[in-house]
Parts: sequence; C-alpha cells; structure tokens
Amino acid sequence: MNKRFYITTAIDYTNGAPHLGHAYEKVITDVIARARRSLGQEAFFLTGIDEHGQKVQQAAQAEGKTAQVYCDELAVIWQSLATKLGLSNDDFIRTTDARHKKVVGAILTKLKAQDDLYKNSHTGFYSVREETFLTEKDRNPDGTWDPKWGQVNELIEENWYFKMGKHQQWLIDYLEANPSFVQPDYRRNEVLGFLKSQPLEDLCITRPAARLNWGIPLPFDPDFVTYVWFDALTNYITVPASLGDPAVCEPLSLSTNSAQPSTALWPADVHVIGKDIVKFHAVYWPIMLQAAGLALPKQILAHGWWQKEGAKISKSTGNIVDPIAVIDEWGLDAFRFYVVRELDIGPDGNWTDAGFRARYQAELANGLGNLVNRSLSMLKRYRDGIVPAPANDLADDAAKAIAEVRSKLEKNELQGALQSVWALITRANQFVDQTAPFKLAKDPAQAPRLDEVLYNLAETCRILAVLLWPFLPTTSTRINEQLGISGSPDGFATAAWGGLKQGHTIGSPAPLFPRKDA
Ligand code: ME8
Repeated sequence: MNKRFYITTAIDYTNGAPHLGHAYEKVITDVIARARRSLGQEAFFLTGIDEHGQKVQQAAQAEGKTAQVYCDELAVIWQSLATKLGLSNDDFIRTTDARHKKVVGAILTKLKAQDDLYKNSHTGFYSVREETFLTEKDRNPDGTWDPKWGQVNELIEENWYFKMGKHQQWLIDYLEANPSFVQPDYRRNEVLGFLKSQPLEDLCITRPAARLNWGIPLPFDPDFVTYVWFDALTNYITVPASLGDPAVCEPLSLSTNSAQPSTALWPADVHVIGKDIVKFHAVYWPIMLQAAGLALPKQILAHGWWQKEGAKISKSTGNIVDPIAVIDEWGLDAFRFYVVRELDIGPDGNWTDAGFRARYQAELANGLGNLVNRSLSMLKRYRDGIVPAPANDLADDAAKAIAEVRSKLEKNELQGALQSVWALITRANQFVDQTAPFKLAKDPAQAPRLDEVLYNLAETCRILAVLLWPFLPTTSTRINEQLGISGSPDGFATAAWGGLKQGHTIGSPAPLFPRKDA
C-alpha cells in the first residue's frame, strides 16, 4: 500500500457566499495536486466546508430554517463552486458528515482517557448581544464597554480545556529542526516568535450546549459541544480514517473497514491555508496530533490575502470579486490563469479589473492563443495539417522550459512555473516573426525550411499543452484536440521534444481565447 501525496485546503465557513479568497486557495491547491499527478505521483486532494458554530446557527435561525437544512442547501452551492473551478478533488468533506463526527469523538475520547483534557470554570465578561466572551482588549480606554456589545454581564462558565503548555518546547524544537514545516519562512518565523514570547495557554475546546447547540457534542459530556476549531482541524484526518488508513485508525482505535482495501494518506503532505489561520494549523493542530499519537503533516503552506482595487474585500462595501461571474464572462482558465500568475503563494495580492483584462489580452489571447492558432492554421493551410519531419530550432528553448517548470512545480512555485512557460511562448512567437512562414510559403525553394518551421511550432504547442495541464486543464485539452492527439496531456514525461511524429494529421484549429475588444 503506497502512501499517496495528500493535499488539503482550508474548509470554508458556509455562512457567506464564496469569494475570491476561497476560490484562489482552491485553485492553487488544485494546480499542485494536478502537477503531482502529472509528475507521476498518486495524489489525493481534499477540500470541503466547515459547517458548525454560532454564525451558522444564527444565520439559519434568521432564515427560519433548522441548521441542518440550512447547511444542506449551502453545501450544494459550495460543491458546485468546486465543479465550477474545475477542481480535481477526490473527496469533499462536510463537518456535519457522520464519518467526521465519529473521528472528532475518537480523538476527544483518546485525549480524555490520557488526562489531556480537564473541565474548569472561567469568569469573564459576556456580551449577550454578540453571544461571546470579551477580553480586556475589547474594553474602551476608560474601562467601559462599547455600546456595540449591548449588555455585558460578568459570567462564570464551565468548559473543557486541552493541556497545551507541556508541548510548547517540543513544538519550538520541531519548528527549528524542520524549516519546511511552515512555509513561507516569514510565517514560520512568526509562529516561532509567538511560541517563544509567551507561555502557551490551555485551549478551551468546548462551548456549553445551552449557549451553542450547533456543534458536535463531547462523547463524555453532552452538555458541551466541540469548539469549532477542534472540530474543523480534525477534518484532515477524517477522510483518511474513513478510507481505513491505519496511520489514523490505529492510534485512534477506529476500526478499519476490512471489506475494502485501505488507502494510505496520513500524514498529509501539504495543508494549503490562508495567512490568518496559521496559528491554528502550526500550533494547535500539531499539538493535537502529537498528543493523540499521530504523525504531523509535512507542510503548512500559507498563502496571502487578496484585496480588490487596493481595498479590503468586503460584502458590505460591495468591494468584491465574484469568481463565478468572472468565470461566466471570461472562462474558467482565464480566472485560474490570472490568480496564479498574478500572486505568488505567500504575499498579499491585489485584484484589479484592468490588470485582469490586460493579462487576458496580452498573455492569453495575444500570447498563448495567437501562437497556437497561427501555428496550427499555417500547418493546416500549407501542409494539409500533416506534420512534417522533425526539426530542432526550438528544442533547446523547450528543454529549458521543461526543466524549469519541473523544478518549480516540485517546489510549489506556481507563479514561477507560469513565467517559464510564458518565456517559451514568447520565444515561439518571436520565432514565427523571425522566420516569417507566410513569406516562406510563397517561395517553393523554401519548402524544406517551411517544413522545419511548421514542425517546431506544432511541437512547441504540443509541449505547451503538457506544461499547462495543471494550470489550465481545459485549454490544455483543447490544444491537444486541435493537434489531433487523443488522450489528455496529463503526463509531464511526454513533454520531451520530438513527441510529434512525421505524418500525423492534426485536428481543426479554433481560437482558444476570444478577443474581448468591447
Ligand atoms: O477560516 N484572500 O474559513 P473561512 C485570500 N473555516 N484568502 C482568503 C481571503 C482573502 N481575501 N479571505 C479568506 C476558515 N481567505 C475556517 C478554516 S480549516 C480547518 C478551517 C481564506 O471561510 C482563509 O485564509 O473564513 C482560509 O484559508 C479560507 O479562505 C477559508 O476561510
């Protein structure tokens, strides 16, 4: 049983509409998953939704629905977003799934049995209107509470706590010994800075069911439901457990379904998440796993946040990018291309409509689209679509791009990989301009040279389809179809120069990216 490359996204809260940030994270994770498969690894890609918690409970109440009905309706919307984004996910987790509740119960039971959990009462100030405990930071400088909190009562509340402090030094040592565990480096440094600056407080892992009932009850104390983060993080091991992965089932004493062969996924290879939830993934999650006797994920990969037109994305101000509307207008691959090309994984990004249009026009329509269309149209016109004998003018440029893309994909440098692909596109477009095949076609003495030029261009298009597959799967498949090649261009090894054979007949060229001049 070979362990698969296991990659996950954050699971999205379903109390609002999907936005650019959600879509971006899912697309970069999909590109990494597809890239691994193209490079020959068996990959398993998990995404899903985070359905419990107060906000969902309140939103359901506001619509006069039960929380379950409300979540079932939203799950359809979020699953259709995954389809719309062209995600190649192998599973879609919902935290309301029975399989998930079982695993949350199992990890809590184990921690309780080990004496890692204890019940304690906490005195604090509670906002009735916002249904939340306030901290000293929420106080006005004069000691009063802002009117937005409504009535604030001092309250004693019992809850269950998870002992974290005893793992603090272990985690610091682990982060120092494993620099790739949290990436980029500046995020790892933030986590280390946080861990070294203060003693880690025990984590409150419940809410009283009397206050919040939309959650997973504690198996040993049903007056409490599991705190939303303890519930949510566990999703990453739920799916391996449901597939009988012994790396999860054995430490948690879960039975494997012996009727089915089990799938080895854990530990995850990459958890892709946003910068705001690094602490949960790089502090709480490793400590939960360590305490429960499970292996740690190999990497937490934190991406930055998008703004739009230089301002925070916000539904209330209307400053939003609706990924579905963009895809409906411009096509899925235009959306995927822009977000991956514009923003490297790590720093923050800024979506501008003008920037989106500019990249569409210059890089997709005039760059890739024009190269493929003119290359294949000339082959059709001058040689009846029949591939001439191999020639090698662009072989070195292609080999350079192939090597660079491979090495960048192995390091999850997606933006860099696209830059290397576009260097080849630019070079090939220059080659058309320099060799001027339309002129060669007018001179019968130049027929051998025209053959060479046409071979170079068609073969470059074939290689581009392979290199682009993880990023632009629809476009890449269309290039392959136009080349008359059956099957999907999803194997990186086939990118090597010379794959196109003399005498092969291509299909029909058609524009890949319609011009949007209006
Ligand atoms: O945090 N730009 O859910 P969520 C880029 N349920 N990414 C963004 C973004 C933006 N403007 N806004 C949000 C949660 N994201 C939890 C996760 S995981 C066990 C539980 C990213 O719906 C955000 O950083 O608030 C996170 O990775 C993801 O979208 C889901 O955010």
